[in-house]
Amino acid sequence: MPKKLQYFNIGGLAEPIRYILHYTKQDFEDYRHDIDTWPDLKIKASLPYGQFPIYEEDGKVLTQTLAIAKYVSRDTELIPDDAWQRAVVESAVYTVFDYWKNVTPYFLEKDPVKKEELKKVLFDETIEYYFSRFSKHLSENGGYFSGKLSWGEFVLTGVVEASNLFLKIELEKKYPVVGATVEKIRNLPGVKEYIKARGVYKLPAKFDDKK
Ligand SMILES: N[C@@H](CCC(=O)N[C@@H](CS)C(=O)NCC(=O)O)C(=O)O
Repeated sequence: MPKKLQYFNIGGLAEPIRYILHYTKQDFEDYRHDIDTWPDLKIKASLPYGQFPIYEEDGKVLTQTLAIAKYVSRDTELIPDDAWQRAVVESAVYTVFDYWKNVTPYFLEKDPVKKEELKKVLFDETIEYYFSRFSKHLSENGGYFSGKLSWGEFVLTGVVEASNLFLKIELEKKYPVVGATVEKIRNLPGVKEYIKARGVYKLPAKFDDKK
């Protein structure tokens, strides 16, 4: 049975998984639900935890971005051989997600006053806190979390791209070390061709408070 990844018609949390699948040359169905018409309550109720991404293989379903990204990286060089380095990569991706958990409450907030409060903390403190540390970690390890290419840099790249889209910023400009890693991932064989074919993502109208 073919592999299938289900998410929305944006990059978001699915993009690092898509990048890994393309880089490692795995065939999969890239099924995209329309984010503008979400939630489809029937589909939502059918999902194990009501959210995407989900990954299906041989009639089994896996949830959680990090579990899926690690699973699809198995048996490739994207998982370090050394147990300590494997743990370092996992520590890094959990930290990238700690950062991301500060971003979603901001772009999901509807109340303009609360949104402004969240924005201030996010833009004035949280981004600098995490990205100065990601920059240090990467620059001390040759632009990677564990000294060589791993699934961790794919996760970072997806979260940087999602941040840029949803926050209307360019993290790479302020954090060039992170930017260099992101560029490396975006230019990997398989990833580069996929990005060219899929084009540029637009911020979904429902998340654009200027509209
Ligand atoms: N911890 C989960 C979070 C999943 C998540 O937040 N999914 C969002 C999209 S990024 C979603 O499905 N939102 C639609 C909904 O909750 O109805 C993961 O990493 O996969």
